[in-house]
Amino acid sequence: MSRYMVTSALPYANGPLHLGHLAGAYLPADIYVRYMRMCGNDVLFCSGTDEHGVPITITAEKLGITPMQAVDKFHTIIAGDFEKFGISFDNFSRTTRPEHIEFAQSVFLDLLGKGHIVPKDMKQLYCPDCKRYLPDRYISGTCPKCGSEDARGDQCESCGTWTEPFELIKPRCGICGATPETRDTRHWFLLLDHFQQWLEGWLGGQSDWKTNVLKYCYSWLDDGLRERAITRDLAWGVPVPLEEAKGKVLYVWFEAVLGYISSTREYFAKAGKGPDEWKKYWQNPDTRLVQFIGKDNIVFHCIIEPALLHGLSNYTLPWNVPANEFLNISGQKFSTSKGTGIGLGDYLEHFAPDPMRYALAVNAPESRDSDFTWLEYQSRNNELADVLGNFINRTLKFTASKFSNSVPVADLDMTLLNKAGKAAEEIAVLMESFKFKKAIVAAMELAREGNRYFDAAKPWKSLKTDPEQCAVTVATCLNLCASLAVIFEPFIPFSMEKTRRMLRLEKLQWSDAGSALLKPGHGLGEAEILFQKLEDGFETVMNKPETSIKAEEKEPETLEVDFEDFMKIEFKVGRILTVEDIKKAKKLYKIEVDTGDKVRTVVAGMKKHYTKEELQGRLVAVVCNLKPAKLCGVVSHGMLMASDGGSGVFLIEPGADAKPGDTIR
Ligand code: B3M
Ligand code: ZN
Repeated sequence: MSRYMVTSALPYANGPLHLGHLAGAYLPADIYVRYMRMCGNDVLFCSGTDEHGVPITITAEKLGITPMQAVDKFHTIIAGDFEKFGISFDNFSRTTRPEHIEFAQSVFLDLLGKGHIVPKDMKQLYCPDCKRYLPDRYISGTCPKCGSEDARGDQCESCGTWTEPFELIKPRCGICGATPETRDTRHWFLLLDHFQQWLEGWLGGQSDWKTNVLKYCYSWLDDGLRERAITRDLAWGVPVPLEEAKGKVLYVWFEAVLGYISSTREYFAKAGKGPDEWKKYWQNPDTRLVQFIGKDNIVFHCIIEPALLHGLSNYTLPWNVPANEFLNISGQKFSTSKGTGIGLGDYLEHFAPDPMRYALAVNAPESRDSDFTWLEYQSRNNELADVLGNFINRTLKFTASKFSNSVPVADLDMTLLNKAGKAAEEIAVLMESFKFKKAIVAAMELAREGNRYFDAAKPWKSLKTDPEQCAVTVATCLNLCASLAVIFEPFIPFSMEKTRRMLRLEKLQWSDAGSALLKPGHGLGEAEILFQKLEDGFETVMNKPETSIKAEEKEPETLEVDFEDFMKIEFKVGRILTVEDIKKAKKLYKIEVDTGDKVRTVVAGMKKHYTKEELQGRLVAVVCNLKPAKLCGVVSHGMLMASDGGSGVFLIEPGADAKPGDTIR
């Protein structure tokens, strides 16, 4: 048994997360953690939201709320989406917690005392128009390295260089475009060069890390590490704990990487364990610290964080940092700030978590960028249904109908179960070397093997010709189902929990795969369908405008409308002729309404409030001249008027003698 401390990058609480985040740092970590727990290791999985830094203030400004309101809002959304996707954190914290703030401040003071942090008087860019010091990200200019004119003061997105504001040629204020002026200020610097030699040696010993990660690190070391300012003139952040530094805060990256430790400390505090329990994970050379991140965070986890931890001395250093590349969507970048991509919450409104976990695991950006498409998702979903779901379902259905739903008394065909055991061993090696893509493909291969076995054995025939052989087949297939429930558990935990329920099995250990878990006579539960196949066009339910950050709803002002404007709206009496469901739309009906002049198609969100029969033939009030709009693939030419309040939703009903086409005034 080993002890593992596993972390996933702290997402900025500046917007809901999308599939790109999930595929990069959260799903792989969760797969790993679930596997490691099943192997009986001591595993702790901590993360939280990163709630400081300029990305937060930018979002809050956009939404017209305070930074604290913004992080409260997005922390809740992010934590909720993770939970629904089954990301099994032991603790998911927040960097605005006082305990984190105190811890970050104590680290700053510790490193200051050890001489790794020093103050320096420096010049900083100040925008005379905006009357503020400009954070690095708020400065634009020409990149000194590649010449791109859109480099920011912290990074050039064209060539990826970590820039410093003063290195930019022709700097501009990123907010108003004015030319900033230079002012004197004092900041504290982390002397990264103190750690160059140590880092070279330490990284030199990590030859089993991913090559893409090591390549990044070496390009940094080859450039030579330089001192970096770790304080900022900003109002939002962890205050620098020095009297002379009033109004200054710690640079977000300096404190965010400490968030893993403070999240662990919070976990033990909440559990009521001793105050030093967290040290078993963070101050212990035998603990394996595994940090899952996206490639854009490599420098912070492989250079800055180890430097801090080494500088503090006694801290556990990363054992591996299996950084992923990026997941794109149909060839484009996912981006919270640009509002592109598929939001986790939007997805979960329509679909179950497991098919996405499977699709993203098979298509993970492990060693190069990968691309998400709905077509690929559909084929992965259907693969789950056709291969794994089908094998489990046919086995259970057959057992229910022919063996009174209990495991037949028979010897097992160990050739098949040994294959399961061997697959579990091979998959274990892949899991432990962070090759989850290959691991899941091997797992699905075992399910395919099960189907081949079932097809070849033809139990529906042998039932009559050789009932003993039939019992062997069924008992063997049932035990393979149990092995599959072990092997697939880290990837699709919700469906495997369901499978265990159907098999009446408790939680399983990894080493259970390949063994005879189901004894003769063991009674089974009711078989349920695990996965629904998706037909073409299923994704149209998602085709509403992408979730972008919308301004928080303001108190409604009473808006007065001119009489002429009101009269432009064409209200008419209509009679509902037909009502149909719309494929994959949970709330909508497609309704044909006779409005006197013609029969129009209206898409209305009435499914939750009225049955089709209740609507058929009903007189309704219709807005006829609303601009046509496409909803779930159907064009709507009008709207049905209804009241909507705490009491429910009720259609407005014209008097019984009114006729279709009558004007409503
Ligand atoms: N919040 C950046 C990001 O979301 C940052 C990660 C912090 S990990 C300590 O990519
Ligand atoms: Zn400005």
